[in-house]
Amino acid sequence: MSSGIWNRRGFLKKSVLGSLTCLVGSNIVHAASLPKGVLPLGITEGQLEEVLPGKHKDLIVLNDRPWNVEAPPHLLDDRITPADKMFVRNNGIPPESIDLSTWKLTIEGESVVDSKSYSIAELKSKFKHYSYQLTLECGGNGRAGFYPPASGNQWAEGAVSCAKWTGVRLKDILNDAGVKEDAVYIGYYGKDTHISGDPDKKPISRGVPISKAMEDETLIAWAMNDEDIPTMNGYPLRLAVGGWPASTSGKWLERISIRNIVHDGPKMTGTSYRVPKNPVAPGEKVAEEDFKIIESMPIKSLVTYPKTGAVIKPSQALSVRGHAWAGDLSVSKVQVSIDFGATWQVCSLEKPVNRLAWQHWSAEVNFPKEGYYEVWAKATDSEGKSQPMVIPGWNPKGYLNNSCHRIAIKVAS
Ligand SMILES: Nc1nc2c(c(=O)[nH]1)N[C@H]1C(S)=C(S)[C@@H](COP(=O)(O)O)O[C@H]1N2
Ligand SMILES: [Mo]
Repeated sequence: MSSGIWNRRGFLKKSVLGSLTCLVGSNIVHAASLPKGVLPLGITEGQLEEVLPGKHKDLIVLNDRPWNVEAPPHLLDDRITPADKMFVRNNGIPPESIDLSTWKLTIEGESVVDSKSYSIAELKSKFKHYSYQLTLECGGNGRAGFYPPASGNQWAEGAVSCAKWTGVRLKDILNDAGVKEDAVYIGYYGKDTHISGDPDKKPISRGVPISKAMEDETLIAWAMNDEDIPTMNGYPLRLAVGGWPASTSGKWLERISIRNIVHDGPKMTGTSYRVPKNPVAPGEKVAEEDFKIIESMPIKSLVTYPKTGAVIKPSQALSVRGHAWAGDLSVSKVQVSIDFGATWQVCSLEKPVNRLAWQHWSAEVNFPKEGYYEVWAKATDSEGKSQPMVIPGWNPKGYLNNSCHRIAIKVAS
């Protein structure tokens, strides 16, 4: 199995060139020598499935090398996020060739009792299988809302998913290898390669404290929605850690290190996936020692129906719906407002199918007269914290924007 659109030498694969030529309707002159990352302009817009097989044509491309692709909120309307609508956040280049029969997962590190390797067949045959729907949201989802702007992919709302993951519990594998008393963290390593091409560099290697690693719902998964994991989302094996920044859910998983220190792999240190310990003014410089690692994600919600910009008839009640999630916590309330937060209507809210899965909410909304409206959704978590209506705590890398999602509605006869 091969993935990605670039060949080993860094040029577009022949198969991809073929589809690009079809799309453009003419030969691309010198296409074979297009430099890395360069796609003829306009190609990816609405035509994504040609270059990212299995992904929906209306996903939004933020970057094509590495691929960073998000869903517009209305595409996230499904209760279980389907493969084609799941965002892709790659930090490096996915593995080119994947051989299921030789793929191994190795457990090692300072705090392992017995370093061990497992084939996928062994994982499947030796350990009990579990399935959970898990909310995976990129720590940088919503970054586009910050001002002054934060560098990095300008995610709007759609770097979040809640698919059904199937595999073994990470804790069962860790216990099988043996966890020493002094273990504090785990760190993952995937088979993707660094964007520079340097084989000694890893694009990302993050992790979670042992306590999160040992939770029932933390999985080493080989299936998503009862099928193989999509190539871009980590085939053939990935960590699935619900409720925490999705960067902790290592894709193309090959190795887990049980650490006796806080894991210090690429993107664990410095300012990556870290926020200031204390609130800072927008634009303020923050010393590196004043950052802390993001753990459980904050309360958030999306309006997934209708699509923003919908036009309805005057006397027509509007059904609105979406999902809400709260990191390690659950959601206790969702409200909507059609008057910019002046008054709020309580929505009906379902329980999650399991811990760490998003919850569905819905409401019937009536508009008093014709005109332009916004529907705002605001969720509250089980500890009483709600989403802010404006952009929350500015931070240098633009993480954790959980402000209310808004859609526009026009009432016209
Ligand atoms: N090996 C590996 N794992 C990874 C990444 C990566 O680039 N390489 N990206 C991380 C980040 S930052 C996020 S938000 C999620 C995205 O998961 P998805 O692409 O399946 O939606 O995967 C995480 N796991
Ligand atoms: Mo991320």
